[in-house]
Amino acid sequence: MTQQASLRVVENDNPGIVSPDRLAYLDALEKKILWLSSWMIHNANYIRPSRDGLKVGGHQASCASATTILTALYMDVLRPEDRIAVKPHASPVYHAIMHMFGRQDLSTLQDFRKLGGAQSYPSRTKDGNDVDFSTGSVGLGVAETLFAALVQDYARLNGHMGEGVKPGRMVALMGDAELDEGNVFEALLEGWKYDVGNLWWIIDYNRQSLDGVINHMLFQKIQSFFGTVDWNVVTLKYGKKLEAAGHGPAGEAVLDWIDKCPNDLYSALTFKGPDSWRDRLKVELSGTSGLATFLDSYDDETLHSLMTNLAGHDMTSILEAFNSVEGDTPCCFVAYTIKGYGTPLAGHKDNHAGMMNPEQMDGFQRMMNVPEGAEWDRFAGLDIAEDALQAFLDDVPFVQGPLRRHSAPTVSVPDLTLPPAKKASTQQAFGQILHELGKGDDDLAAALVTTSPDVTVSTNLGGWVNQRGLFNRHERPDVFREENVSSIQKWVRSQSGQHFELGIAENNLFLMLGALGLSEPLFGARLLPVGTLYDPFVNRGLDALNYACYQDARFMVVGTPAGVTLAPEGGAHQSVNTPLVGMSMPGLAYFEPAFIDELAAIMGWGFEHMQADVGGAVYLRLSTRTIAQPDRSLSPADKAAITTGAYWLSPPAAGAELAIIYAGAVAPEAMAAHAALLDDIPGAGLLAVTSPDRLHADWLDAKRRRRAGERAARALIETMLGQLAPDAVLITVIDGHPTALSWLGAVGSQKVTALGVEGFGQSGDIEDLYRVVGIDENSILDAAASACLTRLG
Ligand SMILES: Cc1ncc(C[n+]2csc(CCOP(=O)(O)OP(=O)(O)O)c2C)c(N)n1
Ligand SMILES: [Mg+2]
Repeated sequence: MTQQASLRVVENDNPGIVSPDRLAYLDALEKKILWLSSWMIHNANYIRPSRDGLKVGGHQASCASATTILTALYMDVLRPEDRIAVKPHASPVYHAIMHMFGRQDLSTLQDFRKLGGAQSYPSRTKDGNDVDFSTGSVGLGVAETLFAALVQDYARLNGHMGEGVKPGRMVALMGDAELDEGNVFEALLEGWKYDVGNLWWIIDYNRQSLDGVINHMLFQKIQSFFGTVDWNVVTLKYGKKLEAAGHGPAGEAVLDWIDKCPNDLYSALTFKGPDSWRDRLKVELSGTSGLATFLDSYDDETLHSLMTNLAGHDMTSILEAFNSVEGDTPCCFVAYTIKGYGTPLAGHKDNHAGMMNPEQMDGFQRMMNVPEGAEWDRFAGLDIAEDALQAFLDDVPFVQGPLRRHSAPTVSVPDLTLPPAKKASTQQAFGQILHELGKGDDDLAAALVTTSPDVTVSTNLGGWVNQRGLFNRHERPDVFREENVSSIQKWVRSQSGQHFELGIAENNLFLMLGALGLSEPLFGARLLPVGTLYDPFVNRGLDALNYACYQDARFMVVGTPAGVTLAPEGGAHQSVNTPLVGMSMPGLAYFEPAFIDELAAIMGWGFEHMQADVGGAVYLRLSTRTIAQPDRSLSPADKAAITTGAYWLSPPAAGAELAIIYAGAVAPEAMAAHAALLDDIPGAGLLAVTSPDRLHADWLDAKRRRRAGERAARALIETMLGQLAPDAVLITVIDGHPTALSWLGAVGSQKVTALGVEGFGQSGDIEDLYRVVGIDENSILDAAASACLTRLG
């Protein structure tokens, strides 16, 4: 796959060797950052009073492992337009750096892991402007940078970048154990297909994870894997001192010994410290010419410092490597490091959550030359004068220029109502709405970008894609079309296409939606991403969906078809728990419409919600079931009720004794049961729930407002159920887990019988399956009859 030099956006104005002067500053700052990150954790655990006796935690060894690399990046290499995901456990290093820049108050460091303080893992939403990607669930932040690189290209090539926003490099500083997460490899393959560029992954190769020490040959696998997907791999192994020693007496043999030394032995010797190396080398390299000269030229301390002089802790080696990258080919740096480097924790296999005890901290403080009482001082104990250091910091490229979080103008959303139809499915209508938008040229259509993991056509995105084409960094013809093979799909790939076709990896879908959904703050680009997948596979990508929402990414995800309603496809394709995912996921508004006019109102609201300051992502749970459509036109008030979550399809008489409440594709069964009941219970109501999630949130909100003194606050559902008798029977029904609606029994004093799907499905037709799982008309009537009997006592 060819890499396009013309797409190179990296301006490397500081290539190669670093001046000794600059190095002295960087070394001093690195020292301070190591100190502050260690002290921040120590303060939180040993000094700050604890109210609940819980361990506060923090990862001094993980921080120490990454301090040189992060100092090099932030203090020298990164430009304001570059974006970085910092491995979760290096969060204190990040906070220390921001504090050194004057971008984060000291109080946040002092309150590390306390309410309102610096977060345990970097958080976009809680830690402020300079966290580009939240991290925490290992592997996800890494992969997110890859998708962000694709999104940046999309925004750039489609003319969406905010005014004056420059493209930059997407960088991940990752732990080596993050490579155990399969999602990283899924992303790498997708990146290869798109010929992703401007991407750096820097592996903090300390060969330790949480529980133990990694196989020392892992780097070979890493190298070959990254090579397979056409990345450049740069191994940063020996620091400058070791490199130089390699040219001296016995040098080659010593380097060779380090190379072959198993990780656990190297770590153990590192932990044991200065007196561990000499005897070991004497035995293991006995007979090597020049060994005595080599050993004689070092005392124990300097020998220790030489033997642990790995490139990931050598500022010069790191800067040389980073600053000499050319072109936009993705680059993986394998930076050899020592977990806990520079602290008494260095190399110990149990050091992941280990912490310096107060005694060790005292010694460390002396070693770091930090005067007592000046622990929080930004410059105390360094060899360079404060004003010189401050001047250096003011001059760092990363902090030049305006704030790094951008905004973009909103696009207005037209009425999306479709022409009336007698029968339709929500999935089909979803495709039609996008298709219609695709034919036009309004701002909304220009901002839309769609994506799907190999289910574009089967989720009805085909019409839209035919109009707008597939995105690719390189123009690719539609070969079938050129060869006159007839197909209704026009799959032209171009830089102006508006659909990302993904392979079948739902993690990638949600990471892509996450990255697209951050296009405004990251690139000043107003994109409105819409992704589709088969609803059950929401669970396959669930952590990445959670991650996207955690970062407050804005997107619309469409799970379709959902539930047992896609009957013959069988249990492996029938979702059961997804309504609960939709309800319980913060930052995600879940809807389950039955009719296509509801869907149009919801999508219109959704595109606005995705752009609102206090907005969020949207999840539509749709169906391929074709059902008869009501003949009506919705008023603004109807639409408002639909987007708040419910409306009376058939209003109850005042004080009615029963209501049937349904969501989604089971509408025909609910309507039939309701009609059948009207003879016996003439005033019975039929409530359409279009969003169990929004309705529930509205109810909780009203209760909160009342508690806060707003006595007149009423939730929509409270008003609606208030129209029924206080002891009315409520029968709820949904093609999903019944708890999605059973909470309605807590709203007023009425009791609920909740029908839904509790087991895994199987193949069948709708009639059989609804009967088997108990959501057909008869099940509703049976439930109503027995609830009414109970009510009468
Ligand atoms: C998805 C996920 N699973 C488990 C964890 C718990 N965990 C935190 S760190 C860690 C090991 C990290 O090792 P590595 O990535 O090598 O980091 P470092 O050695 O630099 O601390 C694990 C298993 C997590 N944060 N995320
Ligand atoms: Mg590690």
